Amino acid sequence: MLRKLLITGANGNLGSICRQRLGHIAETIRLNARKGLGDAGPNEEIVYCDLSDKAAVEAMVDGCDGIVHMGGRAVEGPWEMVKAANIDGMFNLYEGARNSSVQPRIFFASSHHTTGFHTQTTRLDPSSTPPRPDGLYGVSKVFGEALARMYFDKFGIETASVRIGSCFPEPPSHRMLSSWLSADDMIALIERIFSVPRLGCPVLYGVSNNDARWWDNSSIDYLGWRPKDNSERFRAKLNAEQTPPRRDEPDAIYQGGLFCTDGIHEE
Ligand code: 15L
Repeated sequence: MLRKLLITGANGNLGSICRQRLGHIAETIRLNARKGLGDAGPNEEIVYCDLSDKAAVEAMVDGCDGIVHMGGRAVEGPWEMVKAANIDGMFNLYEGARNSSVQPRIFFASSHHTTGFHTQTTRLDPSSTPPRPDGLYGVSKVFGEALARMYFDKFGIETASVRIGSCFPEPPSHRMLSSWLSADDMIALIERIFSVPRLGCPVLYGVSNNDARWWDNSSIDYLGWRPKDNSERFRAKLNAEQTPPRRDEPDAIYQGGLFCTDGIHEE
C-alpha cells in the first residue's frame, strides 16, 4: 500500500474514475485540479493549482510515493495551452519528483496520439514503434514519454507511460472499437503498476482485450496486467447507430482518426 497517492486532473473524466476507485491503494489520496473537486472525502486531501506553476507543483508532489498523472491537456489545442499544461506541467511534475523527500512511482497518462499517423493496418509494439504524433497534443505526449525516460535513466524515477486509447463507457465510434479501454481494465492496470516489485520505465498502450485492437503489449507481460473487456460486444449497437467510415476516410485509415486532419489551432 502507498502512503500518499497524488492524482492530478482529478476532476477530469479519467481522474474522477481514479478518485472513485483507487481510494484503497494509499493511506491518503491527494487530489489535484485547478478547480471543481468538491469536498475532501475521509482519506482525501485537495490541492488546487495549475500545473504550469512550478513552485506549487513541487510543493504538491513532495512526500507522495505514487502519482497518477491524468492532468494536462487531453485533446488538441493551441500551442500555448498545450505547452503550459503538457510541456511545462510535465517538467514541473518531474522536478517535483526529483526534489521530493520520497521518490514516487508514476503513472503517466500518455496517449495513442503519439502514434496516430500509423495506419490501422499496422500492428504496433510500443517498445519499438517510432512515434508519429498526429498533432501538437500528440507531440506533447512524445515529449512527456521522453522526459519520463530521462528521469528514469538519470535519477531512477520509475514511470509507466500509458498510451491511453479511448476510455469511455462505450466506444463512441467504429475507430474506437480498436482503441477502447474500459474503466475496469484501466483501474486494474494502475493497481498492477503500483504493486509490481520492479516497474522500470515501460511504454505501453492502454487498451482493452478488443478483437479489433492494433497494439501488441507483450513487452510488458511482466506487469501481470491481463485486460478482460472486449469492445466487440458494442459492435452491433454501434452499427445500428452509425454508418462506419468509408475505407478512404481518415477515421478508417489512421489510428489517430480525425486528429490527423486537424490543423494547427490558433490562440
Ligand atoms: C484522446 O487522447 C482523447 O483524450 C480522447 O478524448 C479521445 O479523443 C481519444 O484520444 C481518441 O481519439 O481515441
